[in-house]
Amino acid sequence: MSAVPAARKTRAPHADLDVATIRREFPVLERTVHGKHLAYLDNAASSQRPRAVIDAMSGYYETTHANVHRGVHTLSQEATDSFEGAREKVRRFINARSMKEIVFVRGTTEAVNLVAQSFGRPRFGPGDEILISWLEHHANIVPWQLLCEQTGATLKVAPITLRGEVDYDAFTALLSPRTKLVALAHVSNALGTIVPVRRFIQAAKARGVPVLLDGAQAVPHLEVDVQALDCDFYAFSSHKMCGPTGIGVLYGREALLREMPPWQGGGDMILAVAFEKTLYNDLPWKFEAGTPAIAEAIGLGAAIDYLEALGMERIAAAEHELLEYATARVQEVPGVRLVGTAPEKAAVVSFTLEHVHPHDLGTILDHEGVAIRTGHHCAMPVMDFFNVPATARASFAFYNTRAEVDQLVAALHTAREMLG
Ligand code: 7TS
Repeated sequence: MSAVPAARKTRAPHADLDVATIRREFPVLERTVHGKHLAYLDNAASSQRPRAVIDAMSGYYETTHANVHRGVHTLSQEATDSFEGAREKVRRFINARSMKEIVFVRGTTEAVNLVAQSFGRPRFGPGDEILISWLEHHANIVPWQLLCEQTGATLKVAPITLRGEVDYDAFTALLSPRTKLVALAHVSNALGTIVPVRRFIQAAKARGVPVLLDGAQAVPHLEVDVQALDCDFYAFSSHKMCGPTGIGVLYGREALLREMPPWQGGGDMILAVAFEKTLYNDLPWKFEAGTPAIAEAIGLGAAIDYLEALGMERIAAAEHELLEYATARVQEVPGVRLVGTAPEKAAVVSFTLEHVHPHDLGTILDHEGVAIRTGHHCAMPVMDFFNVPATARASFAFYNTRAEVDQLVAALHTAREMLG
C-alpha cells in the first residue's frame, strides 16, 4: 500500500507493463486533439476506461438489464447477481471483512456526506471537534463544515509543511478528548502527497478516535487494504480507477454502520413499511435507497478485474517511474516551480510557470494535444498555503508514456515562448 520500494525505482521503463498493448485497450487514447496525439495527463480528475469496462456495461444492457433485488424473473435475478457480484469484487479489492461493509454511493463526495450526516449528525454537538488536514479536497472539507453548522461542532485543521506533507506533530497536538472524528486524504489530489496514514490512524486510535480516509486518489494507484490500515471509513470513486462515473464506494466498519441510521429513505432500504413504523433493511442496503447504478457497479467490477490483472504493485511501479521522469523533465523548463515536493508521492506533478497564468497555459497545452488540469483542483486551502491562485497539474496513469511527458515539456516551452 505504501510507497514504491526503492529497488523498483531502478527497473526498466514502465516496470514490466506492456504499455503499447495496454494503450490499445483504451479506445479514447487513439484519438487526436487539434490534430495532435492526445497526451491525456488529467487522470487525477478522471481516468479513461478500457474496452473491458465499456463492454461489461454495454453487454449488461444488451442481455440482462432489469431492476435488482425486486423480481423473481430471470433478468432481475441475473442483474442482482451481477450487481452483488461487483460488490464482492470491491470487498476483495480493498480487503474488507464482509460485503455488508461495502456501500455503493455516487462517489467519494457522497460517501463523505453520508458519514457526516449519518455518523456525525446524531452524535456530535457543541464542543466536539472534527480534525482534518490542510491538504483536503473540498469534498473532505465542506461536508464537515455543514455538519458543524448543524451540530455546533468545530472543524480543526492540521497544517502542512512546505513540501506538502501533513505535519504529524501538529496533527497529534490537535488530537484531544474533544476530537470525535479524524478525516484525512490518503493521497492529495492537488499535490500528489502520499500521506503516511498508518501513523496518523494509530495516533487517533490510541485516543479512541474513529478515522475516515478519503481514498479517491489512492485506490487507483496503490494497493489498499482497509483491515491493514485499520481505518473506520474509506471513501473512493470509480471514475478515477478506470470505472464509470456515477458510482463509488463507502467502506465502513460493520459495527459502526450498524449503529448509524439510514441517510436517505425509499425503496430497497427497507424490510417492511407501515405508517406506524418502518423496518430498515440489513447492511449494506440500509444505505442504498432507490434503484442503484446497476450498470455502473458492473462496470466498476470490470475495472477492478482489469486493474487486478495488471497488478496494483506493477501499476504503482510504472506510475512512479513516470513521476520521476516527469518531475525531472518539467524542471528543465525555465520558470517552472514545483508545488508539492513530498518524498512519497503519487504520479502528480503540480507546478506554476513564471509569467504564465495556469489557465492560459492549459489552453496552449490543449492546442498541443496535452490535457492537464489547471485551477485550484477543488483544494483552495492548498493554493492559499502556497500563495498561488492556481497550479497546472499533470497527473499520470499506467497507460501514459515517456513520449507524452516529452510532449508536455515541448508544449511548456512553446507556452513560455508565446507568453513568458
Ligand atoms: N477527494 C479527492 C482526494 C479527490 O481527488 C476528489 C476528486 C474527490 C474527493 C471527489 O471525488 P468525486 O468523484 O466525488 O468528485 N478530485 C478531482 C480532481 O482532482 N480534479 O477533478 C476532480
